[in-house]
Amino acid sequence: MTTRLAFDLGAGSGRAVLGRLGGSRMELTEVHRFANEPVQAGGGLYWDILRLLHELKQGLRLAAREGGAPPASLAIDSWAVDFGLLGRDGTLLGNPLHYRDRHAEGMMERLRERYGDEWLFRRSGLQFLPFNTIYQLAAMGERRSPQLRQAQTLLMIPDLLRYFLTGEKKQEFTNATTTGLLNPSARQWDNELLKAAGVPVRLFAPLAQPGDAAGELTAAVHAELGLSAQVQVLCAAEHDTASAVVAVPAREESFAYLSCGTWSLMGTEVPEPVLSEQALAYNFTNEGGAAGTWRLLKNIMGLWILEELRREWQREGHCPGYEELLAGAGALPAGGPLIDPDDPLFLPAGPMGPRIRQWCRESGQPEPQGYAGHARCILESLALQYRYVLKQTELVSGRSFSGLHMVGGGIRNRLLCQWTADSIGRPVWAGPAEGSAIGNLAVQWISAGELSGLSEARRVIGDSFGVETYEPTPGSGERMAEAYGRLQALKDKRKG
Ligand code: LRH
Repeated sequence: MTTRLAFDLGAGSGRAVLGRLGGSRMELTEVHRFANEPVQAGGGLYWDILRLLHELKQGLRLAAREGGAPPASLAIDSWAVDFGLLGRDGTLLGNPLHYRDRHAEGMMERLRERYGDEWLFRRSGLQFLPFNTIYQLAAMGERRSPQLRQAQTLLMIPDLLRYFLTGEKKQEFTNATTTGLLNPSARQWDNELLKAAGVPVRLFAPLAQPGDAAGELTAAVHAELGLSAQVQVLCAAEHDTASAVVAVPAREESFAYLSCGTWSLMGTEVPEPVLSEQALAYNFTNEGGAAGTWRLLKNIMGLWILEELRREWQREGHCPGYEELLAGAGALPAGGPLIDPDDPLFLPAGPMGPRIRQWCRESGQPEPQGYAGHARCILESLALQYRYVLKQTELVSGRSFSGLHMVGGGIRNRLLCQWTADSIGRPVWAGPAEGSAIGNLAVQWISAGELSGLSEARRVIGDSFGVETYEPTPGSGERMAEAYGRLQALKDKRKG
């Protein structure tokens, strides 16, 4: 039985999860959980990267204590698109900016105007999201950022934390595919895209793959933590969504998934990128997966809207508990106001209540009332958006799906799982909740030859953690069809 350690960093919290694999069973122990709170400073919104490094070290120390010895290996996964820049001497030149910061505002529009959607999509395979790395870097270039001028190396968040632990600079493939600077057909950085965005080529190096060895802890880290043995550091599928997809316990060859957390990422695993006109029209993305796979998917705003709203209520002094909130939302009558969760209005950080009410007012609906009314509005709208994107996933991939696999912390929201099944009119198979951490560990075991590949990993994950099935509620079809039609009409009116 080997123990391995996954660090899984989400936009709101991080965890260190110790995994044990014995025979065909995985067991998890969460040895450390910590907040990941961005910091507002001098008009910018930043990740507190050194605090995160500190928490990783705490996690490793606790893992060694829990396991009786240091884990055989560790790997890190995190949210995508954000990065740190290193100078010639290897020092970090500045705190990484948060993708919800506004520093790149307008940049995506300018590049789309200059190069055209078709050219950008065919070269990068990436959906148009205003915070993609390419736009962040182009914006830095435009404002003549001294940091960018000095930079020698770009490291994505997990690359950067791994570098602090090992001293080795390696850029990992799955996260690199979220930058908008990589050509999915060539599976390499794309010089034309770099040129178009005015990004220096010197920042990029050949890519490391999920499962690749990435060095050992530096002598300094090793001594600081007082570990009794060395720990091998590996690359996971370092984009958290790529790790989550590894953990989808699907037995079927082609399946639809929803990685449900701060973001909702819905799509299907494909052997090659899909760069069709339809994929472009629906704004789908092609992100790299483990074991040579591709993730054809779409970002949906996700539970972020509710999380941010709850933070606002907490600041105001009262926020109902999660269970109470969901019970209240579930008890309200159908036919309430709806929002388009993917409206850019909901992307930036800050008070959500006023924006939700604004959307409802502007679309001619009554405003949601009370805590439960707001929660219902968000969750029902999300479930309806899942129906919309699932249909697009089928059209873009040319596949049809008999149900939907949901993984990630969002599946703890049982109301959302049930409404999703009602909305799509098909079963939802929910589990595991710790998708990214489990996928991270699975890649480590595959790399060590202790699991033979993705299929075996998925079988073991299904057997070890179980899956809960949500069938559509009898009679919910009509209610959902009405709400779906109503929301589509509201969206069309707003766009038109
Ligand atoms: C989810 C996620 C998603 C990205 C976003 C920035 O955590 O990695 O896949 O688009 O964060």
